[in-house]
Amino acid sequence: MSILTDISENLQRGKAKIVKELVQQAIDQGIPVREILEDGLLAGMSVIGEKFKNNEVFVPEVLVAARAMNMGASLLKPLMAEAGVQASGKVCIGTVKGDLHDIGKNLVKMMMEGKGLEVVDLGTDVPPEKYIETAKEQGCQVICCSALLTTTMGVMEEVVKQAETAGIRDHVKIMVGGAPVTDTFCKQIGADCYTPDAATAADAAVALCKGA
Ligand code: B12
Repeated sequence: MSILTDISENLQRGKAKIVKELVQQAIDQGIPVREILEDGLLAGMSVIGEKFKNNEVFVPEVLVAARAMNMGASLLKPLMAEAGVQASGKVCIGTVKGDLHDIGKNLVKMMMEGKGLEVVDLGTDVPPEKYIETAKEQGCQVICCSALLTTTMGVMEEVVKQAETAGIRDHVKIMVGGAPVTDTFCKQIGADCYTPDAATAADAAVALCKGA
C-alpha cells in the first residue's frame, strides 16, 4: 500500500496520531505537498464526506476524521505557501447572534477545510456586522451562517440586508444552514444557498467560490 493510501485510510478511521506520523514520513520522502494533501488527506476526507451524506457514518466518526485531517494538515500548512498550493476559495462561518450551538457549524467548517477551502471561523453569537466586516477585510467569497434556534434564524435576514447596504452583495454569496433552516426560508430572506448537511455545504461552497 502506498503511503498516501495509508494516510487516507487511517484518516477515515480517525487515527490522528498515525496520520500525523505518516504525513511527516511522506514529507521526509520528498512526496510533493500537493500530492500528500490531495491524494492522502483530502481523498480520505472525501470518502468520509460521502459516507456521512449517505448515513453510513455519523457525527462522532466525522469529528475524529476531521481531527486527523487537521493534525496532518497542520504539518503541510507551512509548506503549502512555498509549494504554491492555492486554497480553492475563502469563506467565513459563524453561528448567528444569540445562538451558542456550534457542533454543526464546526462540522461544516471541517468539511469545508477538507475540500481545500480557507475558512475564517467567527465562533458563536456572531452579530451581522461581524460577518460583513470579515468578508470585506479578509476577502471572503462566501459568508456562512448557522442557526439552531427558531428565535435566532431571523438574524440571517439581517446579514443579507447588511451585505446589501455595505455594497458587497454582488460579489459575496451568503449560505445558510442549521436544523430549523429550510430552502424556502433561504429564498425568502434572499440568501444564495441552503444545504441540509456538512458534506453538501462543503460541495456548495466550493461551487460558489468557483462562481458556479
Ligand atoms: C447540543 C444541543 C445544545 C447544546 C449546544 C452545545 C454546542 N456546543 O453546540 C446546549 C446544551 C448548550 C444547548 C443549549 C440550548 N438549546 Co439546544 N440543542 C442541542 C441539540 C440536542 C443538538 C444540536 C446539534 O448539535 N446537532 C448536531 C449537529 C451536527 O446538527 P446541526 O447543528 O443541525 O448541523 C448540521 C446541519 O444543520 C448543517 N448545518 C449547520 N450549520 C450550517 C451552516 C450552513 C451555512 C450550512 C449550509 C449547513 C449547516 O450541517 C450540520 C452537519 O450536518 C438540539 C436538538 C437536536 N436534535 O437538534 C437542541 C436544540 C437545538 N436546542 C434547543 C434549545 C431550546 C436550546 C436552549 C434555548 C435551551 C435552554 N432553554 O437554555 C439553549 C440555547 C442556548 C443558546 N443561546 O444557543 C432546541 C431549539 C428549539 C427551537 N426550535 O428553537 C433544540 C431543537 C432542542 C429541542 N427539541 O427543544 N443545546
